[in-house]
Amino acid sequence: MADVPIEARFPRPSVMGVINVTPDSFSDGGVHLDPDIAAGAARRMVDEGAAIVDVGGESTRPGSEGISVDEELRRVVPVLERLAGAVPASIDTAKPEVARRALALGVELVNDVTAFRSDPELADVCAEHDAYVCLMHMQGEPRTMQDDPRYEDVAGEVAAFLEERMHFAVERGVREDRICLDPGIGFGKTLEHNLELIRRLDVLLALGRPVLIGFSRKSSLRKLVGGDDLVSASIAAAVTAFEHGATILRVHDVKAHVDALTVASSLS
Ligand code: HH2
Repeated sequence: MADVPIEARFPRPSVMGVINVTPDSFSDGGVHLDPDIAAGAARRMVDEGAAIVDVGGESTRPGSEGISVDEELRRVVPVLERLAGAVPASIDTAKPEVARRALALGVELVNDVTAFRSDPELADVCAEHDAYVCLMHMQGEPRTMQDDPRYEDVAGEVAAFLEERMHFAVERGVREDRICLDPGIGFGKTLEHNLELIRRLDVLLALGRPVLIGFSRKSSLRKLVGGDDLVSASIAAAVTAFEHGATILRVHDVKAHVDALTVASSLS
């Protein structure tokens, strides 16, 4: 992998397109289960201006149960084989075996929503491959995380958690200049917590790492605007997050976000 710090590889703003190879993701479940369709959608996202596509085989929507390593490999490997070398990709996984296979197929970034808590060995795999890493905050676990999330000071607590996870990653050999941090919008958070995290993004930015935000199509947006078409709401959240300092925006509707962020960054 090229020896480039994550800030240089992903200039602000960069768009990460979402490819969920799952039957049950909350907004695009079932759409990309066929590997040819998934790979075609990923190529299109890059043509539309995505810097990278995030391939995931396990849904983390509220209430979801986990899947086995074999099932996760069965879903993501055929897609990554079709992208290898041609489309910049990240893998959304908490499993070392899945990350190892994905990195062997040319994946650049490991996106772990458990921030190396689910399986600490994932940190070693990332260190060995000198991979880029996204460490995300989650309160609780997907099955129960939306039951009654509580914080005294959501921005401070999320930043303290991510600082600790970053130290853990560095102790295990991951270079700090490979790491980006994510407050985990919707992962054990109410609407008000999610809004506060974007308003107070400065608290997270003080850790000195690029920040990734995934607000796209999340249920908090539906609480604000109602209905099923959340594209405009997602763009507003992404542009605001960018203006508050976010670097990477994880989105489903790539072209609309790339256009909006191009204009927003020209104006800033
Ligand atoms: N959100 C989801 C999944 N992975 N990774 C990061 N770093 N940040 C996020 O906000 C994030 C993430 C959930 O969204 P989605 O992939 O659309 O759904 P599902 O988990 O149901 O597959």
